[in-house]
Amino acid sequence: MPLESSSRVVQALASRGYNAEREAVTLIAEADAPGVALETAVEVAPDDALVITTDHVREALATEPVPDPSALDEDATDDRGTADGVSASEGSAAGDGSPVTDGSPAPQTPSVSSGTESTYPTDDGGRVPDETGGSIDESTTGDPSPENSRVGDRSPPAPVVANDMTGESTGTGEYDEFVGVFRDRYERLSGQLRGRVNHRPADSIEAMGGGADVETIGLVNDIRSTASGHWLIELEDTTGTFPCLVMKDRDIADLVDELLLDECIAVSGTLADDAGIVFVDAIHFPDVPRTHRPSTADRHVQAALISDVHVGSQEFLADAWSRFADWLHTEEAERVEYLLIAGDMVEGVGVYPGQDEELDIVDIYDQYERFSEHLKQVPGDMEIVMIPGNHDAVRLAEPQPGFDEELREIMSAHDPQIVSNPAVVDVEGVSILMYHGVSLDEVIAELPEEKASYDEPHKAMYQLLKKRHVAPQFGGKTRVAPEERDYLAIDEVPDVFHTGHVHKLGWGKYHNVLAVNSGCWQAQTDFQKSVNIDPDVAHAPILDLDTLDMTVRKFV
Ligand code: D5M
Ligand code: FE
Ligand code: ZN
Repeated sequence: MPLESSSRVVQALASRGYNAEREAVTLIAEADAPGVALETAVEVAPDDALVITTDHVREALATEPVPDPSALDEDATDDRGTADGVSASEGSAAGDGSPVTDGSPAPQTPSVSSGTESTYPTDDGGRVPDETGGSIDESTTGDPSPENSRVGDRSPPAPVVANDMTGESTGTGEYDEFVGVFRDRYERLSGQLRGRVNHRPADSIEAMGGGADVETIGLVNDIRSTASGHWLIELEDTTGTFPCLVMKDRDIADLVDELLLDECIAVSGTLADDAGIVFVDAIHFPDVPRTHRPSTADRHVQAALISDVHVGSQEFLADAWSRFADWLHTEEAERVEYLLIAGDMVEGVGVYPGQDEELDIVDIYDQYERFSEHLKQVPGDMEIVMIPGNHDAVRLAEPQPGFDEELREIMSAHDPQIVSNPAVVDVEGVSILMYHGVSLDEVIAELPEEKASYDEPHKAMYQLLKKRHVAPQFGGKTRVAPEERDYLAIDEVPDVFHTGHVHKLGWGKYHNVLAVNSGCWQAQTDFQKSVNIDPDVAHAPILDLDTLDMTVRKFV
């Protein structure tokens, strides 16, 4: 059987361990004898080549064919069934953001379509036209105009990563180091509040005398309700602690619901007559200024933002992944030059009780080998950035360094940038904060439903932006490793905040920062069923870097 489509070429090359540039794939697929062209391209590529390039194929096409390519053609159809079609097809933009069915190839299950959903929910959950002025018209990404028909010479500049602590870890877990990292957190987050309040150190407040106006900045050390239902918040700075009282009938009492232990806030209020407590009039968060104006790319280029691939799990959706990878090879996706993966590449081992029974691959290194095979299906000329998650083979405590040499070697074919969790990635001028998202569980557990929920994970992300810290609460589910500095503080306001972990899709804008939680590529596990997690699977949020418009592609 001839190799008749790009997806089969990709599959055939991946099964031989090669990644391929997109134009190389197109040239092979369009050759008179694709099987021969493929085999010859593999022959002409140097022994140590990881990627089949356009040059290899051109050379192959100019060369006499090698004999008998039939075996490879057989391989190429292995496991793929009807995979020569790309199932994710173009859909029109749906103004209400709902999934679109558009006459594309029949979906595999009745409940899903291969269309798209698009547009932003705003802060209040409504749907509005994009604030940055770019239109959200899915059809533009499929425009087959001559200018757009350029296929395969993606050579995007590598993203520049800031805040990567891989190889920089100094912590040994000593008590002093925890003191140090909290001091750093306080210095940096209080710095963001100092312009707005006139900070009085905790140890000097009492001396101000009863009735004085006071403003102070501290980490939340304790939150208690009093016998009469008011809130007592203890704030701590580098000099000591001071109690602050929020009366239950004040508007600001609602804000107490949003507080997490160890986050940095400021309060303004009045000192009680005995100067022993502050009656709070206002609570201030470090927050993102409403005036924040995001930067954008100066050309039309896109990034796919995904996470939680979970290769090695029986529920990993290999077919959906292949449809996604195949789509990336199509002309419609030619502007998608970046792939950002926000953690949980593999399922890992020993992550939750009973996980063994749901593993498809029991050895974690074998899981990465398989993950690497799936990554090879992605066009070789895309830039990939990945951070670890809690299922990956690095320490659990955050910040998590990027993968070690052994894992990098396994994943080297695509030469991904492997950085720490969290990391700040500059993609063509757009600053993207990537964080796996373990603290989202905590934010969702602690805050009222309307402020953070699994159904609207982006709202939990807004809270992290407001607190300017990706994992404010210490000592809960999110484990924090002490380092010389608090890598988890959000120093610079990002343009885009990308997380995963909760396996739910959600996106929206908070003070002009686009928050995206990217769903997963793993169907519901028995464990997730037992804890009532209903995942959003096989979605790929596609971000226009020049407008910060977003479209979600489904590959279910
Ligand atoms: O996380 C996927 C989702 O499952 C995320 O929201 C956390 C949730 N999860 C994971 N472990 C537990 C436990 N033990 N109890 C409750 N919920 C949990 P992932 O990182 O992919 O496992
Ligand atoms: Fe996950
Ligand atoms: Zn996770």
